[in-house]
This record gives sequence, C-alpha cells and structure tokens, in this order.
Amino acid sequence: MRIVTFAGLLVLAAPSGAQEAPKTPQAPQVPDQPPEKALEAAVAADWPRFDHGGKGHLTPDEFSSWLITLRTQSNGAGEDPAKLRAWADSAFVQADGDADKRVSPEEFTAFLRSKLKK
Ligand SMILES: [Ca+2]
Repeated sequence: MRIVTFAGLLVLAAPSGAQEAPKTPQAPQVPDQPPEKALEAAVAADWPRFDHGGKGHLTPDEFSSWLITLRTQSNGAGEDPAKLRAWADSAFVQADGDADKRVSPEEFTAFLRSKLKK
C-alpha cells in the first residue's frame, strides 16, 4: 500500500499540464511563390539555355528564340515563322529598355512581367 500511495502522491504532485505533449511548432506554410518570384526563378533557370556563352545578355536572335519557344509552348506550334519572327523582333525593341541591342536578365524579366499583367 505504501508503494501505491507513494505513486499516487507523485501523480498528484506532478504539475498540471505536464502530461500534455509538447507543442510542436506548426510547420510553416509554404505559400505558392508569388508570380514575380516565380517569374524571376523561371528566367534564371532557363537563362543558360538561351544565353549562349554565358554573356549575361541576350542577343536579338537569342531573345527571339526564347520568346518564340515560350509562345510555342503556350500557343502550340503552327504559327507562321515569319510572323513569329516579326513579333519577336518588335518585342525585342520593347524589352531592350536601354536600347543597347542586348536584353539583360532584368530587362527580360521586366518585359515578361509587363506581358503577364495584361
Ligand atoms: Ca538592354
């Protein structure tokens, strides 16, 4: 009996709440990337495929091939190549904000962002 009583005392003496499982912090919710970040990440991921030689900018040809690739991915193939090229050439002028005939990653991202907002 003494042992049982002693055990009972221990239980009674335990501070209330000690039996609760420790609170595990909620895993932080990982929100979907905001579109801006997703866009930057997508540009960064694909940049090496189109910036031949890792120059850090796109030539008009590289820009056109990237843009036409993106457009073909979303619209499917079958558009008139000459029209696509003319479209891409005019887009290059829009994207090349400082008109140095090169499109930097920042210019490219800004250009795509401006298109996404529409
Ligand atoms: Ca430029």
